[in-house]
Amino acid sequence: MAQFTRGFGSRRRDADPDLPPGQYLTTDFPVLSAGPTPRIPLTEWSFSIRTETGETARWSWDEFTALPSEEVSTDIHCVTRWSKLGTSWRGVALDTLFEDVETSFDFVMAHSYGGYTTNVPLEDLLDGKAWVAYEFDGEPLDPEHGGPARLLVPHLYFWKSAKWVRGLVMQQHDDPGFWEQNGYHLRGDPWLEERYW
Ligand SMILES: Nc1nc2c(c(=O)[nH]1)N[C@H]1C(S)=C(S)[C@@H](COP(=O)(O)O)O[C@H]1N2
Ligand SMILES: [Mo]
Repeated sequence: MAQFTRGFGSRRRDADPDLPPGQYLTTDFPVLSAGPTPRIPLTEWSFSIRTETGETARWSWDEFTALPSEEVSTDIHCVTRWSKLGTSWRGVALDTLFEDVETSFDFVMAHSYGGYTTNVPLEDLLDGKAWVAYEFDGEPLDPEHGGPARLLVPHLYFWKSAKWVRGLVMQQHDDPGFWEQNGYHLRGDPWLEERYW
């Protein structure tokens, strides 16, 4: 197995109980994007949830940021093995967004501006486990990190936290998204090291 390199601001603390297996700690915030950073003017931005009936709930930026939001302090874990502990976000809980959504489907495909997709079971998004986040460290979310808004599903590997998210589509089956089609695990629990399949 490869040795880890100590980068600037990085250190290993194997004994840290907050560090999932095979991960190292970093204090900086790496940017990982499969393509260029899309720029979405807030006047054109929207977030939607579409169900199996075709019914679509949609929020403009003003409507979205008027929803009750939560401060979230959480650890994040990238499948490329960096973890960052105690990150600070503000976002709208998926529980809030799903309040008036009726669906019998159990799976979600998240779609991003720019074309990225990732699949997540609905139960991994509800009960206080996921947000659509639009602030980081008290500032508007940096475009490189997914601004105006990104999915935040911190209990799964960070590739599930779709940057520039524009909507969720309910799915009957857990069809693979972008990285999942390329060999990443369908679910991606860092504590179970569900990296690839
Ligand atoms: N739209 C989009 N979302 C994405 C990605 C991407 O390439 N495009 N990369 C994923 C991966 S692999 C990781 S590790 C995190 C990186 O988020 P960061 O750049 O804010 O660190 O975003 C995830 N969300
Ligand atoms: Mo990643």
